[in-house]
Amino acid sequence: MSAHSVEDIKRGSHRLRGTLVESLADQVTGAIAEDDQTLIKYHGSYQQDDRDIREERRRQKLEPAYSFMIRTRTPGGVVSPEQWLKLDRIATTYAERGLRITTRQAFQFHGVIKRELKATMQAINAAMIDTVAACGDVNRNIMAAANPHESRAHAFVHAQAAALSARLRPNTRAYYEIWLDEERIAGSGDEDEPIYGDTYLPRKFKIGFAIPPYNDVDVFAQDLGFIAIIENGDVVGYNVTAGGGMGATHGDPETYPRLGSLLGAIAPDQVTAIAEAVVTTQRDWGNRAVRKRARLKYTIDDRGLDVFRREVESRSGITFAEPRDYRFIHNGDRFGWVQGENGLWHLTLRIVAGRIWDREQPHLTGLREIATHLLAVEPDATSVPEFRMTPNQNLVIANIPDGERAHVDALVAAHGLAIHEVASPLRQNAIACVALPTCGLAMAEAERYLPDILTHFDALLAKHGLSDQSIHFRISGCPNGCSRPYLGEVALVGKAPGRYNLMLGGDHRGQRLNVLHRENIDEAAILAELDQLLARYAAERRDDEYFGDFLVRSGVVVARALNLELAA
Ligand code: SRM
Ligand code: SF4
Repeated sequence: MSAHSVEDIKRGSHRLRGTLVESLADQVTGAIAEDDQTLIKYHGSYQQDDRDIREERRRQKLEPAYSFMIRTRTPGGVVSPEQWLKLDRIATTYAERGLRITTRQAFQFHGVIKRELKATMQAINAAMIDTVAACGDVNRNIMAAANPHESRAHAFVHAQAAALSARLRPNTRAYYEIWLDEERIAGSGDEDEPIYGDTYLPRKFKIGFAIPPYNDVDVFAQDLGFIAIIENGDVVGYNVTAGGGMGATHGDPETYPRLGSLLGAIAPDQVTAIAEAVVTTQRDWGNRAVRKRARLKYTIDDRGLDVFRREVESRSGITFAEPRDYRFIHNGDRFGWVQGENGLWHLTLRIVAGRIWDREQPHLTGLREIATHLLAVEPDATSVPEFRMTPNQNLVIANIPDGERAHVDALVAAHGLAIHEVASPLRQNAIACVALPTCGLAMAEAERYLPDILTHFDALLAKHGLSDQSIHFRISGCPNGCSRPYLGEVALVGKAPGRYNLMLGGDHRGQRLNVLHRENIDEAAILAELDQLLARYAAERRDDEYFGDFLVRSGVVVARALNLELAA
């Protein structure tokens, strides 16, 4: 670990440049200098090593098998067919594990070696996509409701998300100089960062836009959330939430997941001012001494919600209006075709744990063929075909004219992409974080274990006659919560290899946190516990009662103190 604190590294980095150029040129190692490992995150990349062979390489006295993960900044998760083809080419040329859709509607590439990092970044840029601020103590990829069914509202919300993403992007030219060979000019390393200042934010910062009744973006898990208020198909304002977050540390009560709190309502043209006020308040008030307590959720709990709200009002010059009523019905995706208000069609495909590669089935090839076909589709007057990643790691093929549906369906079927037609509701909704072998923080498997644990879980559901129940299941390899596990009706949070904390009692709408039910248990114990609970659920549930709601009503778990503003 670096001898320097993250705050020192940021301050001394000449606006995120550090010694990245020198690190990339050093051919002796596949790694980069320690402080640069912090800085490269702000450029959208992480140094990792293959944990499957870490021990073996240590025994052989070799350095770990270093490689880099790269994450895109794709607000609302939208890319064109042309961009898809370029990203596909990058995945097959430079990366090892295909294209990975993240829980924040971005792409990740894994396994890019240092020698090819710059070429990969350039190729991403050539697809008109960048990776600036995809990681690091800055505003991250902004999420927006994925399924463009209510076409007008979606287009509007997506445009706001994209504009805000551009507004909150750091000003530094470091990315262009390091990766794209832009010439250094006077002032390089000293760019004005009016929003971030010299040390950027105390910690990562996340924003999401939801369109009720769907909460696919899990708006209450965001540092800052915008819940669209829609009248006659138009967005007339937003309810604003602040202070959501998932990350926690095992055994440390000072850290915890938290649902965002409602601040009040605003008009659509007040989004930027409110976001800037929230971000700069967190910049100035966030805890820079203790990184584990540096997220906005702790700032709000430490200072008090009313004090925080007043500060945001004073910085923005906007007084929040009374929150408006809203209702979410669920936080998953709607699979298959839906027709938008604009008459075009949208197909949501299930992508297991967001990983698209040609393994059991030729999924990467299939989507390449679909993208190639869509390039040739005559554009509609209102919208062109596009790919939209969902916050649940799935994929929407959007804006398809009626006459093209059959062809898309044929390509979907030919490449085994119609998982949503055969998978159980449990499988369709499950989310897994990446975890092993790439994530340096993983304590247990998640993505790789998902298919197996779901097979066991499905068998239990069948045993109790519950196969058609849609239970929201999420698994994370550690308590950082990248799959937003604390919102699952059933969730596993990794503790050690093969051992998990079993969390129970979230709802279907992303409005209730689950609770720790059993700590540090193995697969046999997890399944025994679920078997017993599902037996009770089958016997005692009320009509249409979701599993998470049943667990709370029947007292199996005591719901965490609900944020009362949200409970209504
Ligand atoms: Fe995450 C760190 C993967 C969404 C909370 N996350 C990491 C790292 C970079 C590990 C690391 O720091 O070394 C993981 C890289 C794994 C790999 O090999 O690819 C990682 N996080 C992911 C992704 C790819 C999970 C996925 O399976 O899709 C998601 C990428 C999102 C994106 O496109 O930007 C991802 N991470 C999340 C979410 C969900 C969300 O944002 O809606 C959370 C919980 C929400 C939150 O932030 O509170 C999340 N990730 C964390 C944390 C805990 C933060 C905290 O407050 O304590 C860490 C660890 C950290 O920051 O120190 C972390
Ligand atoms: Fe890694 Fe933990 Fe995030 Fe999973 S939850 S990707 S194990 S940091």
